[in-house]
Amino acid sequence: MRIGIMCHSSFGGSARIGTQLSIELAERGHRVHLFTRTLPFGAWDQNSPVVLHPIIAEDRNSFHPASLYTEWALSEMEQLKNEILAVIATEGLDILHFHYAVPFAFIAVEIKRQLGSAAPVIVGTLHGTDVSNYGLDPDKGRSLAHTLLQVDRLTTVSHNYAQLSTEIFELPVRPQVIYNFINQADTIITKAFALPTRPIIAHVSNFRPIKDPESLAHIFVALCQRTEAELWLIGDGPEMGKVKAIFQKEKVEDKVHYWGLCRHPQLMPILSQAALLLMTSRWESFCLVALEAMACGVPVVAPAIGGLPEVVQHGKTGFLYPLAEPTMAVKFTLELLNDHFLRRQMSERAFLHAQNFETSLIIPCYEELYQQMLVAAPIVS
Ligand code: GMT
Repeated sequence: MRIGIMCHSSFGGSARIGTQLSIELAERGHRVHLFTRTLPFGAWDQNSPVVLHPIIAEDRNSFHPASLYTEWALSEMEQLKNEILAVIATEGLDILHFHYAVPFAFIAVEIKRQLGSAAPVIVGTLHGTDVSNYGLDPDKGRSLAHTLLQVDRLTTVSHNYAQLSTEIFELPVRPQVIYNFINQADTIITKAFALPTRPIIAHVSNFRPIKDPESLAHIFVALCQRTEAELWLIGDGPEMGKVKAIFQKEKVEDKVHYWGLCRHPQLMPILSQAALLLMTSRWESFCLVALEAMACGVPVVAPAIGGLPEVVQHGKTGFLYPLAEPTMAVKFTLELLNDHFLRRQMSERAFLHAQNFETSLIIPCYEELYQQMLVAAPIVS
């Protein structure tokens, strides 16, 4: 198939899923074009079979790579649209698939309007704040809902988000659930099932308010009175200053290590040294990093919100605590740190459970979906 994929180029999960899906599909023999604003975050393999189309070679506005830049200028949207139209004109596209609705749904639907029956099949995957932030904004939500109605098929990353997006956008058809995925082969070399010498609590995020990094800081301060564990912060973002101020005030800075931004595959050797991953997000449609941690055999302590209960098995591969009860996060973290047998058991179960989200199982779901759509609406090329 000839497939075009649009996604953000940032540190976030939707960018990673969009980019990795492109690579996986190209390695399976499809002709894949990846359309982004700038170069994807992290190293891009120049020998990749994916044809990459960043519209800006170097981002002079230098947005923080942890920020999810959605406020595209109209000229940027026009540029990306023209880049896609040029590919359609020269070699054709069967499928145009966007990851994250803003701004890509608008661009995709405009292409469909312009090309009519010659347009590729439009598939859209809703990832997180495109539903929970934009959907709830009275004006933006209405125009996005109207746009999503014109997309040929929507998918999302958990049953929880399928339900939420159906309600928020009043969708006539519930989006199909296709979970986030991981290639565990990337992590196996770093997995040893050995208990780390120092207990390390890892947290990975883009430090946006939705990740509630302040709660994380307070939970760690409470833990410091009961454990010698260190906190490894992997990532960066707008709330980092507040987090550092809390650690300074509470005099626990010497127990915190800042790794800065690093993503797959550099993330895995770091993550796999941790005793557990601690997340405090207010919302997560899925929580890709929870899956990445489990794939390294690292159990997860996280709030029981959004899609997290579909990823982390409470009491088996980690612990889920009620969002409003951070003291439960302290309790579960201590339980895992203090009970080595439990930790090892959960580590092994987490590692095995992550296999349910293997690329070899999930990528064919996208391929099948594309096939079905093409059979239903053959493309004029
Ligand atoms: O979590 C973020 O802030 C980044 C965001 C994104 O769109 O890149 O992640 C969302 O998409 C990921 C991939 O589907 C999911 O694993 C994350 O749970 C989701 N984030 C939120 O829902 C807050």
